[in-house]
Amino acid sequence: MSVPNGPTRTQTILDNMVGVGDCVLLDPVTEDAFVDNLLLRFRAKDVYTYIGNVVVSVNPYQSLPLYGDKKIDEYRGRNLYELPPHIYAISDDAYRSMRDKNRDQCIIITGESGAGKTEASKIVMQYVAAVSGKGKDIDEVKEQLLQSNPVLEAFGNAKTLRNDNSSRFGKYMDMEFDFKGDPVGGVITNYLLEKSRVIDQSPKERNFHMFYQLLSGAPSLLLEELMLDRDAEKYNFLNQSGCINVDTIDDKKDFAVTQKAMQVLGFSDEEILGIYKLLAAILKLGNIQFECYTEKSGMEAVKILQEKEMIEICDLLDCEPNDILQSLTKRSMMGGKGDKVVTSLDPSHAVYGRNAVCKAIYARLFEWIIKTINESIRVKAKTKRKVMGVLDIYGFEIFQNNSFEQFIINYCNEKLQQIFIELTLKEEQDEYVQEGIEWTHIEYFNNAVICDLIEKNNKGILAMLDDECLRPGTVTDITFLNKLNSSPFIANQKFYESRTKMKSDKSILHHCFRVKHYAGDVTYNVNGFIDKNNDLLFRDLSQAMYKCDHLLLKLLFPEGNPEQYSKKRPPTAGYQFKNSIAELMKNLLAKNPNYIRCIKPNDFKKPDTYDETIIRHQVRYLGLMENVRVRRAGYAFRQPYELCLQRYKMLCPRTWPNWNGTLKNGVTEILIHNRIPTAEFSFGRTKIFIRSPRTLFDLEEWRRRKLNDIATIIQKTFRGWR
Ligand code: AD9
Ligand code: MG
Repeated sequence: MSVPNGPTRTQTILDNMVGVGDCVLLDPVTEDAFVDNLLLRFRAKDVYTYIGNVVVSVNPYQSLPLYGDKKIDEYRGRNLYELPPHIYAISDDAYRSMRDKNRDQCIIITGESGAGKTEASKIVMQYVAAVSGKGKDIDEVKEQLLQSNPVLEAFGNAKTLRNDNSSRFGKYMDMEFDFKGDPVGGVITNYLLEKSRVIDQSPKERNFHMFYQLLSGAPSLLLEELMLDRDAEKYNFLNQSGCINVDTIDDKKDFAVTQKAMQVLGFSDEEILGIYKLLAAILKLGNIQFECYTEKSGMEAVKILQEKEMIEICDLLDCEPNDILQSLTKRSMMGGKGDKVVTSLDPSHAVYGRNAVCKAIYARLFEWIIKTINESIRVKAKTKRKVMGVLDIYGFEIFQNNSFEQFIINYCNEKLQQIFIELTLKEEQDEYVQEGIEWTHIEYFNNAVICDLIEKNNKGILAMLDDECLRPGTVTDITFLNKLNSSPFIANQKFYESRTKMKSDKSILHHCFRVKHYAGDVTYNVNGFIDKNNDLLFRDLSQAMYKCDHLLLKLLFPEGNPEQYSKKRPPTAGYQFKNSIAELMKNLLAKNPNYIRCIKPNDFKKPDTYDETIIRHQVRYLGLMENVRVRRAGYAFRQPYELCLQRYKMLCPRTWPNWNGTLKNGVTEILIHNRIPTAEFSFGRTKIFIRSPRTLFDLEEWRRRKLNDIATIIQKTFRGWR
């Protein structure tokens, strides 16, 4: 393409880049070329690559000199393709588009577990905080928004086999700005925490970071007050998985960071101590064991073996020992005549109840922490706001043993892939058709069928699970699996298979079903599905929690208030999750989306290690090649004629300062005058479509120069007047 004013800076940077910075420029457009290009760039420590305006990020697993104030200054206010690909560039683009064009934005970060989503979300937030306004109040807001991260990570992240800092909850954070683009606050929405981790972890995984932080980092006096031993090995909820210390984690240092962040967010000392007491009580409850004995009456009952620990728990929770003791060992039910019938639990039911209450305390505490953070960062003034949302959820995961939690996590990823497909592959192609642009359809795999398989009303797997949970009679995980297998809607789908795992002697090991997800086949063990979906707590336990004088704990169990007793069944976990995800999708679709697609280079969390098979698999299932093809065959840029004319009319003497013809003809005049080759653009019904980003940036660069010239002329004229 000819450039009237000589090569631009954009061109020089793009030409000096290792590999191609934008995969749209790949030649040939093949998967091999794509993967080779990522590798070439990864080796040169260029971990970001574009597909049009989508950023592909390969996790470097090492700290690279790509971030910080100097880099931020480089990217501030620059156009997307002017500098090498970077998350900063897409953040800047989204931020300016929100501020100057009044379009609410969202940054959707996807990729499997360990691919770098959480790190990317923090890089986006730090960038936006750095380039938006300054001042005492504004800085305070920024500090609070940023400090929410360490707190949420301490309580909501854990070491898994896939990632030493794995998010075990989904997070969507809206950062809100005033008309000038200064941050004024935010709102965090969280999605289902994997609370089963509180009581049990797979081998070589850990419980939530906060437990280890507390034990390593709390001053001795505090530990004494909490009656805790510094040695994590002493606690059953921490010592069963064979992993306490992690090379990449400094729990002691992290404790100080979390504590400081809680203070910045306005948690009072009393509240913080209240939180620690709940954590201590959970650890101690985990050590409680039950034993059968025969009462004088001859009835079988259970008793608690660790009396000292029990008294300490009561101290921590500020309650009558008898209340907790009763709730852990007995169960009361209303008899037919409205009288209360009390029965003894057996040890296994007692353990079940103990575990359920520990999970409930932790999950509700987590919710309360987010609610409290939201109160701190809430926008106080009632002014009109602009919004930039950042979505960082738990990534797609496959383990040896996959349960309800993985099912929920993978369903969520399936929905996000669906949004990506809808907006980048489907909608883009639909738009060409609507605008009358000549277009050959590009095939892609649409995972809508898998989403349906899971979520379809009255028919999908979640609906079947709810049906089974609500059905009277004997309901088990196996009856649930049978229901799936006998449902024509489910069993006949090619993305579903019943998969019972056998032992070598052919007896059944696990009852399972398999879903062929967009990102891979996952076999789910149905064990625990009914229970986790029901998510019920014995009423005696919630009442005992409510009776405690620990104020926060009381607040967490409102249903334990006998006056608020309700016979209504709370909604199931699956039902709530499905609704909150539907709400999230609606919210994302209402905003202008920006994508960061994270890729994991190897399974060993190692730097400079690039496993081609793993990368190729991700490139394939993320639909990145289809993304390149649509983008390449298509047009990088489109704009209604009117806006295009307004923006570039100074580039042509016939359209400047005013154009009296039709909008389309005006735009044509500009393009022809600037010698843009005709292959570079197409005329739609209402919009002009421009093929390559370079053309757009040339136009932008010439416009910038022209505006400078005009400004200089005006200045000279003014000087002449003086
Ligand atoms: V999960 O779905 O929550 O299990 P994420 O969030 O995708 O996962 P995360 O951001 O936590 O992964 O990244 C995993 C680890 O990779 C981090 O703890 C870092 O050690 C490493 N990482 C990720 N991104 C970067 C980066 N840009 N620079 C350096 C990185 N290291
Ligand atoms: Mg994460």
